[in-house]
Amino acid sequence: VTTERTLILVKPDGVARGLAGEVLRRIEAKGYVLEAVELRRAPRDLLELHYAEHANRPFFAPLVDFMSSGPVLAVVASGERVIEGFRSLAGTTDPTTAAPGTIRGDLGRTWDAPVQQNIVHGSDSVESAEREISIWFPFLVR
Ligand code: DAT
Ligand code: MG
Repeated sequence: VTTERTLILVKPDGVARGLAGEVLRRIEAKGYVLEAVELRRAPRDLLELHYAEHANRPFFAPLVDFMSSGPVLAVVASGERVIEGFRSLAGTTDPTTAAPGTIRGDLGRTWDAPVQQNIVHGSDSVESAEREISIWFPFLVR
């Protein structure tokens, strides 16, 4: 058994639409363990670190603007292969075509909103998970 940790965010659109509880419910229903949960407004400098891999992409500034536009629910969850498992629960990046049964596929988005409003973030590797956890929850660094 490879127990991993991942950093999950319910983005401002998800919190504003009242979907934070539904996302937590799906995480817990799958059997993952909640290690930390915190509702907070993220400052731009934290978000720029979080999304550093996208710093040169054209959607970087709008993404940081959006992510700082309202509170996010930051979550650390643990479990066997939780990094890949949560990405699977979340569905593909664009909710328009994300598979039914997934968070993005089931809960969609506001249709005239950009793709960045896709309800959740989930780390994509062990390295990113530990890097992102150190940004959001420094007290959880091992
Ligand atoms: P994911 O969140 O599925 O890991 P990502 O890491 O490639 O996707 O991108 C981070 C976020 O940036 C994503 O959740 C939504 C936004 N984004 C990605 N590609 C985009 C694009 N082509 N145009 C606008 N926003 C985009
Ligand atoms: Mg990503």
